[in-house]
Amino acid sequence: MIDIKNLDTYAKNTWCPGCGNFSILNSIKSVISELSGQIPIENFVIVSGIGCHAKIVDYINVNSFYSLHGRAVPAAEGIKIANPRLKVIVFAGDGDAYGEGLEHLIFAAKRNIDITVIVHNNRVYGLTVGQCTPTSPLGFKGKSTPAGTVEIPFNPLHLLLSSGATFIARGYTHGIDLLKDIFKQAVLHKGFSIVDTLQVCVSFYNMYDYYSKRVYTLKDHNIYDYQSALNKIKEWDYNTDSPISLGVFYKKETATFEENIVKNKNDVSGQRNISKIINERQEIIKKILASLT
Ligand SMILES: Cc1ncc(C[n+]2csc(CCOP(=O)(O)OP(=O)(O)O)c2C)c(N)n1
Ligand code: SF4
Ligand SMILES: [Mg+2]
Repeated sequence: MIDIKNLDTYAKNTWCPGCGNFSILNSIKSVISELSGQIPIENFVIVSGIGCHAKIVDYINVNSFYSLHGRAVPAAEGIKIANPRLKVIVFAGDGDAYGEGLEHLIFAAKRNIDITVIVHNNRVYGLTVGQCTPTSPLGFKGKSTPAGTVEIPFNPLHLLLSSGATFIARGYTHGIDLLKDIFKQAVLHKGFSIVDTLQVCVSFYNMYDYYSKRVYTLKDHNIYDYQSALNKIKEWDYNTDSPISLGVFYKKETATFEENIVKNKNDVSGQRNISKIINERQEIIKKILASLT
């Protein structure tokens, strides 16, 4: 098992003091350290998009790939398909994953590729200093919407449940034990896992008081029941006031994209064998017919 201290890097951390990204960093380092007892450390690959969240790849001493804004998911999918033994974890921003990269996220969920996506959902473009994102609430005042946005946010977890994601959870950057537990379950899940992490951006959208009054941990919830998951996911719409549940909403065990590719390949080679047999038989029939004339 790798000591968590060995996951530190020499890179200077440039996040604002008090940023929720620190909790995500510490939680995932702790999970990687713990899991390195069963998964070789060289098999972990972390991938990020572009944004404040993305700097996380500079702060963890494992294999990493810093991709483009909105393109962390397809980069991760390529890595996973090239070597399915790798444990691929994506760190994406809400602008990154739910805005410019949304179609990639939906298709990764649809095909159930075995990667984990951790969304640092601060509900703002942090790095570019405060514009609205797909999960900013109606009326959000930012650099691009000084009079307040007139758009209603979407609920990313509702969208991902409909898209076929087989592990769906929500975390919060205040409450590190729960966050660690959720990350660990997500990383160990076989298939596409997503953790929408409510991450406080102290500089451009400090929701600490708002969240802290409303969050609660899911209890007595059947994660294998689609309808219960849907009901819980819809409880808070990322816009209006209601309790905000944290924890795992949904889990389904089914074949992954990589497994289906291998199965399909075998089936195709099986079909080739059948074609060979058919050809051989046709040759025999031709010979018999020729001998009769
Ligand atoms: C293809 C592309 N489009 C847009 C940008 C500009 N850009 C860089 S970071 C960013 C917003 C990041 O917001 P988010 O993904 O929410 O991450 P955060 O900074 O909040 O962690 C944008 C629009 C870019 N670098 N590349
Ligand atoms: S701008 Fe916000 S998200 Fe970015 S480092 Fe600062 S507090 Fe964190
Ligand atoms: Mg953001």
